[in-house]
Amino acid sequence: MKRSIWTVAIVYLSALCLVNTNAQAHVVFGAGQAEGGAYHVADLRIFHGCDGAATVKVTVEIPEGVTRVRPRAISGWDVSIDMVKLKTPVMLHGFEVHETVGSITWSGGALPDFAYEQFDFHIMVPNQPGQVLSFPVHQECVKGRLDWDQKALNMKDFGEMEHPAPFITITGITVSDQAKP
Ligand SMILES: [Cu+2]
Repeated sequence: MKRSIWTVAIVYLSALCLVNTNAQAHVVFGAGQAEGGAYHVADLRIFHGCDGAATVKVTVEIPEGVTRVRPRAISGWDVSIDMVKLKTPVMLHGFEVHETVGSITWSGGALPDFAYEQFDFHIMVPNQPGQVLSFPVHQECVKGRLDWDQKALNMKDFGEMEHPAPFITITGITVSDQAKP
């Protein structure tokens, strides 16, 4: 029994090391799942710079169907949003809304290669359980840039791709929510 636990631990650690030495898959969401039709805080984490250089700008593309986007104002960084036209206008608080956030950009900061930062943004998740939301990320550094824009649909793809875009899998209503009175 004891031995099997160690085997699992060693396999797990080896997998982590493999990811580290490949210097890939290091732009990820802490929470890889979100409930459909509900608000969610997307916790995007940048774990390293560009080949040792500090990160100075981060742009996240918001996939179609994700609405009510509000980025967190992170201390030491400027934040801005770019709007895009909605294919189909939606009603919000009794008003017809024709555009939504297409991308978020944090700039003006300096994230050292050895440190990590969490670039949070608040979203409304579309009510499409089982669907995968892919968020391409463009990371600019003091020197160089990395474009995390390969669309992964599961962790296996994600681990095998060179520059996978971080993704969130939409779930149905959680058990705890169903249990609520
Ligand atoms: Cu990496």
